[in-house]
Amino acid sequence: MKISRLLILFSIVAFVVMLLSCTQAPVVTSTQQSGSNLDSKPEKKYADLIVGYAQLGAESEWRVANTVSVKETADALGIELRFLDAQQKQENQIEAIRKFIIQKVDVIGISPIVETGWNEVFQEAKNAGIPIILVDRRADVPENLYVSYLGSDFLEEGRKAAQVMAKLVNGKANIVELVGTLGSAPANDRYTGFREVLKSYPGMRIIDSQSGDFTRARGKEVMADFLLKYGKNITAVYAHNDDMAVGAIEAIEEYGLKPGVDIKIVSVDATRGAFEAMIAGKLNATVECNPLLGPQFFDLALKVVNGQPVPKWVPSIEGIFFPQDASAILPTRKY
Ligand code: GYE
Repeated sequence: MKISRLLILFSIVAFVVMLLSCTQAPVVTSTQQSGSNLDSKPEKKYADLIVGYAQLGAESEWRVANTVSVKETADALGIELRFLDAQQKQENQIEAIRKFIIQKVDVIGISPIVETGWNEVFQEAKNAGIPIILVDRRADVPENLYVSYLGSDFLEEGRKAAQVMAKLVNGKANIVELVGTLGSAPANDRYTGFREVLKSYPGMRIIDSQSGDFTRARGKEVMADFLLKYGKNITAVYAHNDDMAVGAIEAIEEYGLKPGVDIKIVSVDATRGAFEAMIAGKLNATVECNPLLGPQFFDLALKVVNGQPVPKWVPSIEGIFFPQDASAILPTRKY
């Protein structure tokens, strides 16, 4: 008796499900069918997108190029971009995300200034159904709070800088390090990657390490302090970006030493400023970090909005540049 009742119930449920799927079928149009979305939403195009972008600031040549890339690409693709510059403050980035949530943008892009402190606001975006794409810098959050990270392998950049430095100084140096913004993903990883490689070079010592906040002005100040403290004992500088290296170059010249000769310098980014410094013989190498992320970012944004799968990490491809090639390469550099 019980079994037959269950069977009847099952048949009714099956019938209702069948009926529902039949009544829905005619609503699907041909354009909708061609889309990747099986829940029958029409596929969006670039010109349909409204994208919020929480940029962290304008601290370096790299960042300026990154911003230009995002804005120019949005313009070219006809995307409505809501761009906010947080002026180096995490609270401004958090506020920007909250604004974008109220405005119901389709996607939010953000370069998190530091790694930690994002869980709450990312969760708010998720609750509002707005996907977050991390651009350039990672955030230390559970993977379900963002859809993709587009950016460089900063650990590898740190390793490359150390390998290049080891060759330049024949495995023997007293290094001072200009660290990027404290707590940021590139500063954390460039710090760690460099030290990983240094383990194999006991003759290379880091005698001091301070943050220059990724700016030329702070890089110069911190280098001037290092010189006052250690003077000619310093034989090498590792700068987490080119702007700080250029600042350090000025400080070294003002101190009366020759940058690139008396003190070897390796930095990261490969901006035009670095190429000019290499041509002048004042910088010994720069490890590339690509800021031109606009096209890849909007490609990801469109895929995400249309429900297409995207990788959790899209790494950029990067090289290392030296003074002997700098003049030939400089005209081809876009940042
Ligand atoms: O290296 C530095 C900038 O996050 C990779 O930020 C970026 C870094 C870049 O200020 O110049």
